[in-house]
Amino acid sequence: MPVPKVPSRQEARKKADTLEDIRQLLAAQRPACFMWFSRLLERGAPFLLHSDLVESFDAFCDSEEGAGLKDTPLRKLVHAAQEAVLLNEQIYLAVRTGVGVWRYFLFDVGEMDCRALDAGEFLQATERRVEQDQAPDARVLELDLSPFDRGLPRLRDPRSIGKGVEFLNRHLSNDIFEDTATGDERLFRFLSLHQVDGRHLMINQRIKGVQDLQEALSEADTLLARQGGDATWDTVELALNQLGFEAGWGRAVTRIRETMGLLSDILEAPEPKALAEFLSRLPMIFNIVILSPHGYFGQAGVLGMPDTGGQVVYILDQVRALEREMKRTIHEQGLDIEPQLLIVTRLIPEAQGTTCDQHIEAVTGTEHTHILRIPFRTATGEIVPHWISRFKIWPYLERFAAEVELEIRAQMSGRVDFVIGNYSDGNLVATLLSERLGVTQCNIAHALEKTKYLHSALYWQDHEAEHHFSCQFTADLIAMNTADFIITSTYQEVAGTADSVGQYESYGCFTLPGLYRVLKGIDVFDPKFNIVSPGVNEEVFFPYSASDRRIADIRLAAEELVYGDPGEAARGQLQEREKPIIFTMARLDPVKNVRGLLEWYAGNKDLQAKANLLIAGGYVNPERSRDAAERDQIERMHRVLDEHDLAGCVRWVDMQTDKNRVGELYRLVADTRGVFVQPALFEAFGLTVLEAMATGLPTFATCYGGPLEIIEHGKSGFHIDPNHGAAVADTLCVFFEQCDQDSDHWMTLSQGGIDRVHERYTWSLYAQRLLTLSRIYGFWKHISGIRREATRRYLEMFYQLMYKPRAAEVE
Ligand code: UDP
Ligand code: LCN
Repeated sequence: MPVPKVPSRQEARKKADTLEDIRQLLAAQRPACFMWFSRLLERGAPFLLHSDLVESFDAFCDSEEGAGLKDTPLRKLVHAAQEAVLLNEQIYLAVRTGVGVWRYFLFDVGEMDCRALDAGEFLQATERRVEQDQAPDARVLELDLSPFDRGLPRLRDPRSIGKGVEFLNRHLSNDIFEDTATGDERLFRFLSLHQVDGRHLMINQRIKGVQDLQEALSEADTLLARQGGDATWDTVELALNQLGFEAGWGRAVTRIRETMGLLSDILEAPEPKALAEFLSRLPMIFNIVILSPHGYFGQAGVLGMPDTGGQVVYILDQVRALEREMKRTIHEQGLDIEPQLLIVTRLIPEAQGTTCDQHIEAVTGTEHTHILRIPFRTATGEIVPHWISRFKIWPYLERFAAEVELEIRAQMSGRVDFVIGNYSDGNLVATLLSERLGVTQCNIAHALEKTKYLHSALYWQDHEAEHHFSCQFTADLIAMNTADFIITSTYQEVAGTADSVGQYESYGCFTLPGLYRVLKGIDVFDPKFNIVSPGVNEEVFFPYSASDRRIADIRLAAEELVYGDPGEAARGQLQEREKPIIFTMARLDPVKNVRGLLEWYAGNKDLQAKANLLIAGGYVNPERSRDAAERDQIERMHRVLDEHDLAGCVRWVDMQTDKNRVGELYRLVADTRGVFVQPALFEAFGLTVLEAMATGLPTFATCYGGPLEIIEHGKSGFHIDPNHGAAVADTLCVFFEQCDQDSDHWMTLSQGGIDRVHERYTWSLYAQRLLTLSRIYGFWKHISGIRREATRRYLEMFYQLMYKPRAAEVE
């Protein structure tokens, strides 16, 4: 049985105060409390969500019987509650008292009492509600990573979440340099290991210890002071070699002195900032492997295909930025080594006209980056010829990882410095590989499926046939906990907002009834989280007003797409070209809710009078789609169009696979003084939102997920609530009216979006930060390796005993 965690004194006091306040209220307002609890129980629902609880409580408080509960501690508790379990005469509440902080309570309606629970008790009640026959005292497999946390630093302030590296540096440098001599010794050992192709970098064997190093640094400084700042490494190489130094300190003397100065300062009096700056200059990363197995990974003709969207765009832009930045820093540090980047994906023999059947493909716009494709194989070793949905790839990943390992060892001459996983499958492969290769692992989730679907964990069995969440969530837990660091595009991806649960936070404590229970799956206060937001390709997504950059042919092609004869690949023909356009573009995944936008538009005649609607996504002809969920959306959209008279004001075109034309499409809509709408029920980040903003198209995007953070409401766009479509349609009407009355209104929003992207979302900032993180976490991994080993071992067991058998069942 798990050892209960001892709460801190302050935590315990707060808990006791809340409980005491609630108990007093139960006594003072007994009839009112009883009545509200009874109303909840009478609903007969097994679970209630935050919105159900709040609506019911507030409505009750507005009634005569409930007036006494207004402004009481119960109101506070209910407003912070995320979920309720109703079991017999009992109401269990999971309450989020702050970002990442959870408490659990049980209201016994018969006894009219309340008591605090621990997470395990709450999950147990949840399981009993789903699995009615589970015995109350049944022992269930529990996953709990908290024992491995002991001694590891944790953030405290929610505002610091996502700024892990700064915290880690402060904390660990104090820790290792607590005894300066030991810290210096470890740093020295780390530097002495530094090699590339068997050649020492930074220091050679002449320097035998910390004292030698300090003396050599001092002598080097005297020597370098006599040189001009611009003199290059070759001019001083011989002299520095004799002192024990090798290349890697800098190309020019100024930089060499600065880097050596930083190290001298650290050895003299360690200071976290100097250590971070020094580590960020270390030439440690030359060969990077980026894993993205699912979907169609290619450079052309793949976007909009099933499981193929922003992740592909992200990675292709990412590698270009990383290669550029690696070349710059390697050069600046005085080395002439060429970086190598490999994007590893699956090879699909039946490639549907794409390049996904090619083993290796050079990435355009780069010199040293390739896509490497390895096929999936069946248990008996045959190559799987066709595309497989991301929900069903689990049985293939282990074998895939083993083949990838052999290939990348060959391609990169045995040296890999850094592995980046993408999405649940890529992150799991990154785990398997980084363990084998002993290198730093970074995870990028892109979109965690868990928060996309209501009760995806609780009712996992209902989802299993289609989604196999038992595999995916298990893989996620393993990969999140083995990663040396995780980068996210936004803060809310980690920790949500004051009112909503973060995507990673949702993995903290949950249950898959009948399978296992997670008491501590991930902690959002873990310093492994860092926010590093992506950017947009500025060559493609530039402002509509940059007329000289717009290519006439592409513009004509975009115009033809919007206004031309519909043919096979479009439906509808816009009649009034002078009207502004409302544009949306997305994969036709139900979560994207493109159909929702069409319905809102269909339901609002005023909006139809003011603006046309342009949709790009899926296939207008459902027979061309090979994805069941997509086909269903296509058919439903046709039904909406059949039922309403929209042929002259709605244009729906197939998904767009040419990115230059996509860039021009946004700009063409901006020319009409139109808008972009992103109506998703949930959007993990939302690259289309950035793209639209970058081209100067005022953007209205879902308030659920990344866009909440990308857009500052009213300044660089607007948030919309996809659950209130009629209100969204009204908001759009009001916007167009305002634009009619004030010609600057559209321009202000347009410029606001452009400015926001330039300030916050650029690939060069991204690459600098990611490479810095890889060096710093690489260093800390080396220094504190032993502590992670225990976690690895625990998770390996979970992988073998839970993940593998589940994956083997996927068909
Ligand atoms: N996209 C495209 N053609 C389409 C649909 C989407 O080129 O028909 C591109 C879009 O420009 C963006 C990406 O696919 O770059 C979608 O990324 P986003 O993050 O918005 O959503 P995801 O598909 O990753 O969920
Ligand atoms: C996946 C998603 O669903 C999007 O929200 C992201 O923008 C994209 O990946 C890139 O990270």
